[in-house]
Amino acid sequence: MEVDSRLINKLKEAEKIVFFTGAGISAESGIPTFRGEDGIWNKLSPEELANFNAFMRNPKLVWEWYQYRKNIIHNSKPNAGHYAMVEFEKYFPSVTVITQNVDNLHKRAGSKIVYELHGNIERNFCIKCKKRYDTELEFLDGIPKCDCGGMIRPDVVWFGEYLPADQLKNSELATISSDVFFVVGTSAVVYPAAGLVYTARQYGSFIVEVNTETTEVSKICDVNFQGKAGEILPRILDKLKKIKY
Ligand code: BV8
Ligand code: ZN
Repeated sequence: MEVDSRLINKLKEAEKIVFFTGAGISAESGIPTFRGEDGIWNKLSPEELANFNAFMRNPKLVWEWYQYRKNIIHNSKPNAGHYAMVEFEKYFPSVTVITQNVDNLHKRAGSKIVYELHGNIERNFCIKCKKRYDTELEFLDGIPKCDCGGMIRPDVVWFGEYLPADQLKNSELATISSDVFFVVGTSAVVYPAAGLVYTARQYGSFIVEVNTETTEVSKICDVNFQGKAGEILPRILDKLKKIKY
Protein backbone atom coordinates (compact mmCIF):
# COMPACT_ATOMS: atom_id res chain seq x y z
CA MET A 1 0.00 0.00 0.00
CA GLU A 2 1.51 3.32 -1.06
CA VAL A 3 0.95 5.96 1.64
CA ASP A 4 -0.35 8.91 -0.30
CA SER A 5 2.26 11.71 -0.47
CA ARG A 6 -0.47 14.29 0.12
CA LEU A 7 -1.15 12.65 3.48
CA ILE A 8 2.54 12.59 4.36
CA ASN A 9 2.88 16.28 3.49
CA LYS A 10 -0.15 17.08 5.64
CA LEU A 11 1.22 15.03 8.55
CA LYS A 12 4.58 16.84 8.28
CA GLU A 13 2.97 20.18 9.23
CA ALA A 14 0.01 18.88 11.28
CA GLU A 15 -0.35 19.52 15.01
CA LYS A 16 -3.89 18.30 15.79
CA ILE A 17 -4.93 14.77 14.82
CA VAL A 18 -8.40 13.28 15.36
CA PHE A 19 -9.31 9.60 14.97
CA PHE A 20 -13.09 9.13 14.56
CA THR A 21 -13.77 5.42 14.97
CA GLY A 22 -16.54 2.85 14.65
CA ALA A 23 -16.95 -0.88 15.13
CA GLY A 24 -14.48 -1.68 12.31
CA ILE A 25 -11.49 -0.67 14.47
CA SER A 26 -12.44 -3.46 16.91
CA ALA A 27 -13.23 -6.10 14.27
CA GLU A 28 -9.62 -7.42 14.34
CA SER A 29 -9.95 -7.76 18.12
CA GLY A 30 -12.70 -10.30 17.43
CA ILE A 31 -15.63 -8.00 18.24
CA PRO A 32 -18.35 -8.34 15.58
CA THR A 33 -19.45 -5.16 13.78
CA PHE A 34 -23.09 -4.13 13.50
CA ARG A 35 -23.88 -3.96 9.81
CA GLY A 36 -21.32 -6.11 8.02
CA GLU A 37 -22.07 -9.57 6.60
CA ASP A 38 -21.27 -11.03 10.04
CA GLY A 39 -22.95 -8.03 11.70
CA ILE A 40 -24.68 -8.64 15.00
CA TRP A 41 -27.68 -6.72 13.77
CA ASN A 42 -28.30 -9.15 10.91
CA LYS A 43 -30.20 -11.43 13.23
CA LEU A 44 -31.99 -8.86 15.37
CA SER A 45 -32.32 -5.26 14.16
CA PRO A 46 -31.15 -2.27 16.20
CA GLU A 47 -34.78 -1.25 16.62
CA GLU A 48 -35.46 -4.47 18.52
CA LEU A 49 -32.42 -4.13 20.72
CA ALA A 50 -30.75 -0.73 21.03
CA ASN A 51 -33.67 1.43 22.14
CA PHE A 52 -35.36 2.22 25.42
CA ASN A 53 -38.82 0.91 24.47
CA ALA A 54 -37.31 -2.43 23.38
CA PHE A 55 -35.59 -2.54 26.78
CA MET A 56 -38.82 -1.83 28.68
CA ARG A 57 -40.68 -4.36 26.54
CA ASN A 58 -38.11 -7.10 26.95
CA PRO A 59 -35.31 -6.19 29.38
CA LYS A 60 -34.18 -9.81 29.60
CA LEU A 61 -33.54 -10.05 25.82
CA VAL A 62 -31.67 -6.72 25.76
CA TRP A 63 -29.57 -7.73 28.75
CA GLU A 64 -28.83 -11.09 27.12
CA TRP A 65 -27.53 -9.18 24.09
CA TYR A 66 -25.33 -6.90 26.19
CA GLN A 67 -24.02 -9.78 28.32
CA TYR A 68 -23.16 -11.65 25.09
CA ARG A 69 -21.27 -8.62 23.80
CA LYS A 70 -19.58 -7.95 27.18
CA ASN A 71 -18.36 -11.53 27.25
CA ILE A 72 -16.78 -11.12 23.80
CA ILE A 73 -15.24 -7.79 24.86
CA HIS A 74 -13.82 -9.22 28.10
CA ASN A 75 -12.09 -11.91 26.04
CA SER A 76 -10.72 -9.45 23.50
CA LYS A 77 -7.86 -6.99 23.57
CA PRO A 78 -6.84 -3.91 21.63
CA ASN A 79 -5.28 -4.61 18.21
CA ALA A 80 -2.48 -3.02 16.16
CA GLY A 81 -4.89 -0.36 14.93
CA HIS A 82 -5.68 0.85 18.47
CA TYR A 83 -2.00 0.80 19.40
CA ALA A 84 -0.97 2.72 16.28
CA MET A 85 -3.30 5.54 17.34
CA VAL A 86 -1.66 5.58 20.78
CA GLU A 87 1.80 5.82 19.16
CA PHE A 88 0.68 8.85 17.11
CA GLU A 89 0.73 10.68 20.46
CA LYS A 90 4.54 10.58 20.37
CA TYR A 91 4.65 12.64 17.15
CA PHE A 92 1.90 15.24 17.56
CA PRO A 93 1.07 17.72 20.33
CA SER A 94 -2.62 16.82 20.17
CA VAL A 95 -4.22 13.44 19.35
CA THR A 96 -7.92 12.91 20.11
CA VAL A 97 -9.96 9.73 19.71
CA ILE A 98 -13.69 10.15 19.13
CA THR A 99 -15.37 6.75 19.23
CA GLN A 100 -18.86 5.40 18.61
CA ASN A 101 -17.76 2.12 20.18
CA VAL A 102 -18.78 1.13 23.68
CA ASP A 103 -16.06 -1.54 24.08
CA ASN A 104 -13.48 0.52 26.03
CA LEU A 105 -10.64 -0.76 23.81
CA HIS A 106 -9.15 2.69 23.03
CA LYS A 107 -8.73 3.39 26.75
CA ARG A 108 -7.35 -0.12 27.35
CA ALA A 109 -4.83 0.49 24.54
CA GLY A 110 -3.68 3.67 26.35
CA SER A 111 -5.15 6.54 24.29
CA LYS A 112 -5.06 9.61 26.54
CA ILE A 113 -8.03 11.58 25.16
CA VAL A 114 -11.07 9.45 24.26
CA TYR A 115 -14.56 10.83 23.76
CA GLU A 116 -17.25 8.12 23.92
CA LEU A 117 -20.24 9.35 21.91
CA HIS A 118 -22.40 6.28 22.52
CA GLY A 119 -21.43 5.46 26.11
CA ASN A 120 -19.54 2.50 27.54
CA ILE A 121 -20.73 -1.07 28.03
CA GLU A 122 -18.75 -1.37 31.30
CA ARG A 123 -20.92 1.34 32.92
CA ASN A 124 -24.55 0.92 34.08
CA PHE A 125 -27.16 2.94 35.96
CA CYS A 126 -30.58 2.55 37.59
CA ILE A 127 -33.39 3.90 35.39
CA LYS A 128 -35.32 4.97 38.52
CA CYS A 129 -32.82 6.68 40.84
CA LYS A 130 -29.90 6.97 38.33
CA LYS A 131 -27.50 5.33 40.81
CA ARG A 132 -24.38 4.17 38.95
CA TYR A 133 -23.32 0.53 38.91
CA ASP A 134 -19.89 0.22 37.28
CA THR A 135 -18.91 -3.00 39.00
CA GLU A 136 -20.15 -6.58 38.62
CA LEU A 137 -23.97 -6.71 38.47
CA GLU A 138 -26.21 -9.19 40.27
CA PHE A 139 -28.74 -10.68 37.92
CA LEU A 140 -32.08 -11.80 39.30
CA ASP A 141 -34.05 -13.74 36.72
CA GLY A 142 -31.98 -12.20 33.94
CA ILE A 143 -32.39 -8.56 34.99
CA PRO A 144 -30.13 -6.61 37.42
CA LYS A 145 -32.07 -4.61 40.03
CA CYS A 146 -31.03 -1.53 42.00
CA ASP A 147 -31.37 -1.42 45.80
CA CYS A 148 -34.22 1.04 45.19
CA GLY A 149 -36.03 -1.69 43.24
CA GLY A 150 -35.51 0.03 39.88
CA MET A 151 -34.11 -1.79 36.82
CA ILE A 152 -30.47 -1.25 35.92
CA ARG A 153 -29.58 -0.51 32.27
CA PRO A 154 -26.29 -0.31 30.37
CA ASP A 155 -24.86 3.23 30.14
CA VAL A 156 -24.99 3.28 26.33
CA VAL A 157 -26.84 5.67 24.02
CA TRP A 158 -29.84 3.99 22.40
CA PHE A 159 -31.67 5.14 19.28
CA GLY A 160 -33.80 8.19 20.02
CA GLU A 161 -31.62 9.10 23.01
CA TYR A 162 -29.39 12.15 23.26
CA LEU A 163 -25.64 11.71 23.16
CA PRO A 164 -23.77 12.86 26.29
CA ALA A 165 -23.61 16.64 25.74
CA ASP A 166 -20.04 17.08 27.01
CA GLN A 167 -18.67 14.25 24.87
CA LEU A 168 -20.40 15.60 21.77
CA LYS A 169 -19.33 19.21 22.44
CA ASN A 170 -15.70 18.25 23.03
CA SER A 171 -15.79 16.05 19.93
CA GLU A 172 -17.09 18.93 17.82
CA LEU A 173 -14.40 21.29 19.15
CA ALA A 174 -11.64 18.74 18.47
CA THR A 175 -13.02 18.12 14.98
CA ILE A 176 -13.23 21.83 14.13
CA SER A 177 -9.62 22.46 15.10
CA SER A 178 -8.20 19.23 13.63
CA ASP A 179 -5.53 19.38 10.89
CA VAL A 180 -5.94 15.72 9.92
CA PHE A 181 -9.21 13.84 10.62
CA PHE A 182 -9.05 10.03 10.29
CA VAL A 183 -12.38 8.21 9.79
CA VAL A 184 -11.68 4.61 10.79
CA GLY A 185 -13.96 1.58 10.57
CA THR A 186 -17.34 3.23 10.48
CA SER A 187 -20.24 2.91 8.04
CA ALA A 188 -21.04 6.53 8.95
CA VAL A 189 -24.82 5.98 8.92
CA VAL A 190 -25.58 6.89 12.54
CA TYR A 191 -26.20 10.53 13.45
CA PRO A 192 -25.32 12.93 14.94
CA ALA A 193 -21.94 11.09 15.22
CA ALA A 194 -21.45 10.75 11.45
CA GLY A 195 -22.13 14.48 11.12
CA LEU A 196 -18.60 15.05 12.51
CA VAL A 197 -17.13 14.05 9.15
CA TYR A 198 -19.06 16.87 7.47
CA THR A 199 -17.97 19.25 10.22
CA ALA A 200 -14.33 18.27 9.56
CA ARG A 201 -14.85 19.01 5.88
CA GLN A 202 -16.57 22.32 6.57
CA TYR A 203 -13.58 23.46 8.66
CA GLY A 204 -10.97 22.35 6.15
CA SER A 205 -9.47 19.29 7.87
CA PHE A 206 -7.61 16.82 5.66
CA ILE A 207 -9.88 13.75 5.85
CA VAL A 208 -8.46 10.23 5.64
CA GLU A 209 -10.77 7.22 5.48
CA VAL A 210 -9.57 3.76 6.56
CA ASN A 211 -12.19 1.10 5.81
CA THR A 212 -12.44 -2.31 4.19
CA GLU A 213 -15.32 -0.96 2.05
CA THR A 214 -16.54 2.33 0.61
CA THR A 215 -19.03 4.15 2.79
CA GLU A 216 -21.50 7.04 2.88
CA VAL A 217 -18.63 9.48 3.45
CA SER A 218 -15.97 8.03 1.14
CA LYS A 219 -16.59 10.67 -1.50
CA ILE A 220 -15.95 13.59 0.87
CA CYS A 221 -12.63 12.17 2.14
CA ASP A 222 -9.34 13.44 0.70
CA VAL A 223 -7.67 10.03 0.85
CA ASN A 224 -9.30 6.59 1.06
CA PHE A 225 -7.31 3.57 2.24
CA GLN A 226 -9.21 0.39 1.44
CA GLY A 227 -8.18 -2.33 3.88
CA LYS A 228 -7.94 -3.35 7.50
CA ALA A 229 -7.27 -0.67 10.10
CA GLY A 230 -4.92 -3.02 11.98
CA GLU A 231 -2.68 -3.13 8.88
CA ILE A 232 -3.10 0.33 7.37
CA LEU A 233 -2.63 2.48 10.48
CA PRO A 234 0.70 0.83 11.46
CA ARG A 235 1.94 1.35 7.88
CA ILE A 236 1.03 5.04 7.97
CA LEU A 237 2.83 5.23 11.32
CA ASP A 238 5.95 3.62 9.82
CA LYS A 239 6.02 6.26 7.08
CA LEU A 240 5.49 8.94 9.70
CA LYS A 241 8.46 7.73 11.75
CA LYS A 242 10.71 8.10 8.72
CA ILE A 243 9.73 11.74 8.17
CA LYS A 244 9.60 12.76 11.81
CA TYR A 245 13.14 11.73 12.66
C1 BV8 B 1 -30.27 11.05 18.60
C2 BV8 B 1 -25.97 1.68 20.95
C3 BV8 B 1 -31.34 13.05 19.28
C4 BV8 B 1 -24.81 1.36 21.74
C5 BV8 B 1 -26.02 2.81 18.83
C6 BV8 B 1 -30.04 13.01 12.21
C7 BV8 B 1 -29.67 13.69 13.37
C8 BV8 B 1 -29.89 13.12 14.62
C9 BV8 B 1 -30.45 11.83 14.73
C10 BV8 B 1 -30.81 11.15 13.59
C11 BV8 B 1 -30.60 11.73 12.34
N1 BV8 B 1 -31.03 10.83 11.42
C12 BV8 B 1 -31.49 9.72 12.04
C13 BV8 B 1 -31.39 9.88 13.36
C14 BV8 B 1 -31.81 8.90 14.36
C15 BV8 B 1 -30.70 7.91 14.75
C16 BV8 B 1 -29.91 7.45 13.55
O1 BV8 B 1 -28.83 7.96 13.28
N2 BV8 B 1 -30.45 6.46 12.82
C17 BV8 B 1 -29.72 5.92 11.67
C18 BV8 B 1 -29.57 4.42 11.80
C19 BV8 B 1 -30.48 6.34 10.44
N3 BV8 B 1 -29.81 8.52 15.71
C20 BV8 B 1 -30.14 8.44 17.03
O2 BV8 B 1 -31.18 7.97 17.44
C21 BV8 B 1 -29.12 9.01 18.00
N4 BV8 B 1 -29.78 9.86 18.95
O3 BV8 B 1 -30.28 11.41 17.46
O4 BV8 B 1 -30.73 11.81 19.64
C22 BV8 B 1 -32.79 12.74 19.33
C23 BV8 B 1 -33.32 12.45 20.56
C24 BV8 B 1 -34.69 12.19 20.62
C25 BV8 B 1 -35.47 12.19 19.47
C26 BV8 B 1 -34.89 12.46 18.23
C27 BV8 B 1 -33.54 12.72 18.14
C28 BV8 B 1 -28.48 7.89 18.83
C29 BV8 B 1 -27.52 7.10 17.97
C30 BV8 B 1 -26.80 6.05 18.83
C31 BV8 B 1 -27.50 4.74 18.65
N5 BV8 B 1 -26.78 3.70 19.39
N6 BV8 B 1 -25.57 1.79 19.53
C32 BV8 B 1 -24.44 -0.07 21.45
O5 BV8 B 1 -25.19 -0.98 21.86
O6 BV8 B 1 -23.40 -0.23 20.81
S1 BV8 B 1 -25.61 2.94 17.20
C33 BV8 B 1 -24.57 1.73 16.65
O7 BV8 B 1 -24.15 2.16 15.35
C34 BV8 B 1 -23.27 1.58 17.45
O8 BV8 B 1 -23.16 2.50 18.51
C35 BV8 B 1 -22.20 1.91 16.44
O9 BV8 B 1 -21.15 2.53 17.03
C36 BV8 B 1 -22.93 2.81 15.52
C37 BV8 B 1 -22.29 3.06 14.18
O10 BV8 B 1 -21.99 1.80 13.60
P1 BV8 B 1 -20.46 1.56 13.16
O11 BV8 B 1 -19.59 1.75 14.35
O12 BV8 B 1 -20.14 2.39 11.97
O13 BV8 B 1 -20.46 0.02 12.82
P2 BV8 B 1 -20.96 -0.67 11.45
O14 BV8 B 1 -21.05 -2.14 11.71
O15 BV8 B 1 -22.15 0.07 10.92
O16 BV8 B 1 -19.77 -0.40 10.41
C38 BV8 B 1 -18.50 -1.00 10.61
C39 BV8 B 1 -17.59 -0.46 9.51
O17 BV8 B 1 -16.29 -0.99 9.70
C40 BV8 B 1 -18.03 -0.88 8.12
O18 BV8 B 1 -17.96 0.26 7.26
C41 BV8 B 1 -16.98 -1.92 7.69
O19 BV8 B 1 -16.72 -1.86 6.30
C42 BV8 B 1 -15.78 -1.46 8.47
N7 BV8 B 1 -14.81 -2.49 8.82
C43 BV8 B 1 -15.04 -3.79 9.16
N8 BV8 B 1 -13.86 -4.39 9.49
C44 BV8 B 1 -12.89 -3.45 9.36
C45 BV8 B 1 -13.48 -2.24 8.93
N9 BV8 B 1 -12.77 -1.12 8.70
C46 BV8 B 1 -11.43 -1.19 8.90
N10 BV8 B 1 -10.79 -2.31 9.32
C47 BV8 B 1 -11.49 -3.45 9.55
N11 BV8 B 1 -10.82 -4.56 9.95
ZN1 ZN C 1 -32.24 2.83 41.88
